[in-house]
Formats: sequence, C-alpha cells, structure tokens
Amino acid sequence: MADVQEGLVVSHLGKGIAVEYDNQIILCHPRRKLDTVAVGDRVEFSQTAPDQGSIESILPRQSLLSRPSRNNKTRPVAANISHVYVVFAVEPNCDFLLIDQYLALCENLSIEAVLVHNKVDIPGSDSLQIDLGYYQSLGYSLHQVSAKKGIGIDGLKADLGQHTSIFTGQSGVGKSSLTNALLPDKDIKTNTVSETTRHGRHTTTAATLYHLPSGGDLIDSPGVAIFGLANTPPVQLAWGYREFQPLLEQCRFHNCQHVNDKGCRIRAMAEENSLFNRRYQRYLKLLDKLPKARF
Ligand SMILES: Nc1nc2c(ncn2[C@@H]2O[C@H](COP(=O)(O)OP(=O)(O)O)[C@@H](O)[C@H]2O)c(=O)[nH]1
Ligand SMILES: [Mg+2]
Ligand SMILES: [Zn+2]
Repeated sequence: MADVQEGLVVSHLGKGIAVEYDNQIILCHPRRKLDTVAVGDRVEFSQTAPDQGSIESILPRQSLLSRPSRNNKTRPVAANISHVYVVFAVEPNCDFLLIDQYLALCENLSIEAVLVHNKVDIPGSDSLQIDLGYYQSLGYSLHQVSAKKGIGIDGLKADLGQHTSIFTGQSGVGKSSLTNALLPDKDIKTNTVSETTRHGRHTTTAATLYHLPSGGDLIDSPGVAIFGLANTPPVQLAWGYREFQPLLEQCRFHNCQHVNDKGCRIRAMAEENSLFNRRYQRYLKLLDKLPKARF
C-alpha cells in the first residue's frame, strides 16, 4: 500500500470528501466498503494526485452524532465532538422538552452538553431563570449571551477554545448569528474550501468543520435536529436525566418505567419537589414519543 497520511475530514463536497492535511485540502474518495465518513473524522488516506486521495480507514471515534435517515436507519453526521452547545432563547418560545431531549442524548453519548441562553437583550429573558438554575444545580454550565449585542461572547469563545463543538437548538434561536459572531469570515472560508479543491461546490446543507480564530473547532451543521430519539431505549432516556441516576437503583422493580409502577422512587420524588417534577413530566412526554414496540 502507498504511504498513508492522517487527515481531518472538514466537509463533504459535491464530488468527494474534503480532507485537511498540512494546511491543504485534499479531495478524497472513500475506499469501497468503508463506513460512511463523517465531518470531524480523523482518517488515513493515500495520495493519488497532488490534491486528491483515497480514504483507507477511519480512525477510532470519540463520539458520533447521527441524523435519522430512511428505513429507521441513521446517518453519521459529525464525529469526535466533545461538547454540544444547546442554544435557546425566550423567543421563539423556549422549548424545554427539546432541551431535555438533547441533554438526555448527550448524557448517553458521553458528550458534554452546555446550555447557551441567547438573546438575553430581549425583555422577559429573566422568566427562564428558575428552570436554568435547576439545570445548573445538576452540573450543566450556562452561558448567558446575546449574539446581537455581543454580550457574553468572550466567555463563550474561551470555553469553545478547548474542544470540538457543535451548536444545536430549534430554528430561530440564533445559532447562525452566534456562528457569525465567532467566525466573521465564515463565508470566505466556505468559498476557500471549494476554490482550493476546484472539485465541486460546497453544499450549504452539509456539515462543515471550522477552526475558530480564538481556538477550538466548530462543526456547523445547518440541519435543525441533528439527533433524534428514535434509537433510544426507555432505560437510556431515564438514565439521561442526571437527577434520576442515583434513584434508579431504588425503584422496587428493576424494570420500572417510572410511570405508574408501584414503588417508583422517581415518581415519589416528583411528588415532593416541583422542579424535579417539571423535568419528570417532560420525561413522561419523551417516553411517550419513543417507538415502544421496538424495545
Ligand atoms: N434580539 C436578538 N435577536 C437575535 C439575537 N441573535 C439572533 N437574533 C435574531 O434571531 C433571528 C434568528 O437568528 P438565526 O441566527 O438565523 O437563528 P438560527 O435559526 O438558530 O440559525 C434573526 O432575526 C436574528 O437577527 C440576539 O442575541 N438578540
Ligand atoms: Mg441558522
Ligand atoms: Zn421507577
């Protein structure tokens, strides 16, 4: 086999995969039978022409985020992310059910979830404080920011500088605005990727990895809900609620679903503590959304 080099997958282009190596972009094609390559993957490739190559293998992943695709399958989107920044705001109406869903999934994927409360310049943002304080009591970090007014952006930059991250959250909360605040020359960079390779336009629907000028890597994925609950068994959903974890062993039945089961410690706790109960009610809603028949 020809010499292999190690590179970083930064984007999918129209005609191949953009692999960064030695400050250059090499347009690569995966070997047949290789698993689907995701942005953020570290790969071994062999060069076939000055700016072209063939991906021989995908190096072991620290994490993998997938998006649901056809036939109940999932498609890898972003690899090796260590932190997911869950963005929300008072407007559009803060969707705590969606936040809990992201937190539960991250917990199960061993990815750190960080809360980003954007648009704090909007009056009424204070109304979220009680719920946010509860999340903080569970150990979640919280950034209070305004992409528009530049509030809290330096703290966010410093935090992002340590790792590979992705923003998630419902449409309209300000993910693109935050990305622009962190990466002012993003559009230039996007064009550079396609110009350097001359092998196909950069598709705006694909995920792209950017090196932030202030440090750290950010994977930008325009799709809204990058990861869904479709493949989450109920036990994982319950475990994804951090405050449930120490109680799970205390339910009377080992297969307790924490709904109407006798001797359920989690339900008992929900009756005693109103903030716990708010999260518990959302757990019940998410449980209801799971495709039960499959487990
Ligand atoms: N008031 C206010 N508006 C913001 C802020 N950040 C973003 N927006 C606005 O919210 C809307 C949606 O922002 P966008 O970045 O497109 O959200 P995305 O769908 O999550 O990418 C736009 O009209 C932005 O101008 C902010 O910090 N404060
Ligand atoms: Mg956007
Ligand atoms: Zn229980």
